[in-house]
Amino acid sequence: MKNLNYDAIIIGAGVCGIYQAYKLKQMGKNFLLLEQGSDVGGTWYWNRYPGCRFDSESETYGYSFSEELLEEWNWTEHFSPREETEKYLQFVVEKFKLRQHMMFDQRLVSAIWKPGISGWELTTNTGKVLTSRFLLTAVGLLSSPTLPRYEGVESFKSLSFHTFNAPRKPVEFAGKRVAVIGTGATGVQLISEIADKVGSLTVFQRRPNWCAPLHNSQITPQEMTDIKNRYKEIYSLCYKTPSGFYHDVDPRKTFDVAPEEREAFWEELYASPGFGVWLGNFKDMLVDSEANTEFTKFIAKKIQQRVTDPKVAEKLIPKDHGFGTRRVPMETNYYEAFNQDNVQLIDIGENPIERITEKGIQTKDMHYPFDIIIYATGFDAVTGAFDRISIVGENGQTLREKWADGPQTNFGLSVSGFPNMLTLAGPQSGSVATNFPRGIEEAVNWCSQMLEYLFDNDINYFNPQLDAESFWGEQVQEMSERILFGKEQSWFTGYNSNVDRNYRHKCLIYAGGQIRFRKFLSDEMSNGYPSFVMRSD
Ligand code: NA7
Repeated sequence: MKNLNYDAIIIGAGVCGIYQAYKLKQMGKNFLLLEQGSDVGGTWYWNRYPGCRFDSESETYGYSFSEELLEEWNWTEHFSPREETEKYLQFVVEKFKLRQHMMFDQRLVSAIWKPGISGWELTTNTGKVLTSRFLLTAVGLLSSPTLPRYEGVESFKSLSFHTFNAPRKPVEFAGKRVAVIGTGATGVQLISEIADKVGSLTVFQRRPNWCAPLHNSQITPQEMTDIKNRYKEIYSLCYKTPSGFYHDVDPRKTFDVAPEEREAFWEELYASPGFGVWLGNFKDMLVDSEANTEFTKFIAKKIQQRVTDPKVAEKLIPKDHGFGTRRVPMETNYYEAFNQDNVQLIDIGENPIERITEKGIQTKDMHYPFDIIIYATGFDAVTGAFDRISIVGENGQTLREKWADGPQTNFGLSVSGFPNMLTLAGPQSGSVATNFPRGIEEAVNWCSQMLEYLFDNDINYFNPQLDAESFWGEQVQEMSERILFGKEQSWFTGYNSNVDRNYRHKCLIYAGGQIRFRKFLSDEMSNGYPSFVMRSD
């Protein structure tokens, strides 16, 4: 490791980066983790908006690698809130003594491939310059928030923030006139949580989403003991489903089941906790338009039943896509919030926002004064965090230039022309299209095995082949075309109206499921990494 500061540098201290740090420590390597926040947690460090929690069953979200950790940690809710997940990640970092390998408040500004040292030279915003043989990115899928491009966003004089950058101190909502723009998974959680805590709430909705009840509840100490006894079974179940959740599709097809039986099954799913209603539905629901339409009608009825004003219900019912063909926001009394007198829904299709003013929001019809404006307007997803770093590969091309028309990768884990770099949770990966930690553990395990192979064989250069990238691009495309999801505009398919892109409809993830993805990875490893050029200089 002549002339290099580190064997490996990891970027990002979220779920993925922490696990990679654990693996490198186990391997006894000289490594560093750089994090732009002031502490660990990634998603769970940043998103301090009220109501933030995951939609994974808590016991399926924790790391599975340490029995001791599983034994020591107690989840208190079936779908853990942000605060608890952040504490969990801090606990992991302390337990495995990873903090000493981490540097905080360090945003990576550039990473430049240096052939002379067969490694990367990294520069951070504080001016630190570090070199490393390998660069391991764990920069997050949803870590580059985007504000809407309305005139006057900067001019609002009172409190306004994007949900990702919500203030660290709890916001005082009592008696305040609050606006929320955006009704994706984030907006839905936020709106449900604050509706009864604010003076008034005005929701600006562009396109509604199909939401379903989360049915969260406390985990009793007895339940936690039972979970601990069943961890093996729990992880083996998650291992066998394409999504890494408990939920797997029902083997029956929608129209093979009698209407009353179908309805009873759907009622049961709607009343059950978590993503079952989306991922545990009839096997054709997410691939066949007619089957999808049938279930979509069922969900529309639910919205009509839950919202008292039929005109409001109509506005909350999506007309442009079927259930589950975009990310399903999971909710707790979301629809009921619109029955409250202090909550108003503005359809900005009918009444567009013209600009943000010093005192509020000017729409076509009127000016709304506010004390707080919250932007739940989403992210420059998946590729955004990479675009913000100047990553310069071996022929002087930046990664941003290479991906100008959409990402090109080998398994979503490496990029041709960018040697010695592993994108642990990168675009086109199968690991990011699952219950996140389940996919992440697999990707990090695979990358760590490859790193071990490189270290053991004194290989100081690897680069994926261009034709391997073409092959993987075809796989990503094929899987995306198989499902209705791939045809809709959402962040998974590269859509964000607030970002200029050359590509508008490119699936940014491998949607073939973790079982197929795992097979590609294990074949690659057992065949001696045929899709890479490797050498010892
Ligand atoms: P999403 O799912 O991208 O949702 C963003 C929302 O903001 C969505 O309703 C957008 O409407 C709306 N939006 C975006 N820009 C504007 C403008 N300019 N004007 C009005 N409304 C706008 O992001 P989330 O943060 O909710 O969720 C991201 C993921 O985080 C989620 O899937 C979970 O996995 C966790 P649109 O639909 O574009 O019309």
